[in-house]
Amino acid sequence: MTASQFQPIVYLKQNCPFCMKVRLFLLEGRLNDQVETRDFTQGSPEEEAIRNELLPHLKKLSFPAAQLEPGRFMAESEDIIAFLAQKSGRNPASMTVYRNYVDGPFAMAMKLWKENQELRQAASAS
Ligand SMILES: N[C@@H](CCC(=O)N[C@@H](CS)C(=O)NCC(=O)O)C(=O)O
Repeated sequence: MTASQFQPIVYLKQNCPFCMKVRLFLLEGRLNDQVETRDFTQGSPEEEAIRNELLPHLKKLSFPAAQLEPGRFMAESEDIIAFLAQKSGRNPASMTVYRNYVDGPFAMAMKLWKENQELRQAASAS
C-alpha cells in the first residue's frame, strides 16, 4: 500500500476530553469517511489490544493517538488535528462547534484540572 492509498487511523478513548476534540474536528470537517476511528472504553479488551499495538511505536502512549501515514505514529491531539487539517484542507479555527468546545468546556476542564492539582499539592505540603 502506498502512502497516498493509506487511510489515517485515529485511536480514541471514550469520554476523554482530548479525544473529543479530534472527534468534533472529524465530524464537523466531514472527515469520517477519510479517517478510520478505533474507539475503546477504559478497561476493555479492545484497550489492551490497542495499547499493545501502539506501545512499540510511541515514546509515551496517550490518547488520542494516530497512525497518520504508514509507520508514522503520533499522540498529541493538537498535532493530530493539525496534520489532518493540512492534509484535508480543513480549517479547525473556522469550525463553530469544534471551537466552542475547545474554548468552552475543554478549556474549563483543563482549568479545573490544574486548580485541582495545585490544591492537592498545597494540601500534601501542609
Ligand atoms: N496533551 C495530550 C494529553 C492527552 C491525555 O492526557 N489523554 C489521557 C486520556 S483523557 C491519557 O491518554 N491518559 C493516559 C492513558 O490513558 O494511558 C493531548 O492533547 O493529546
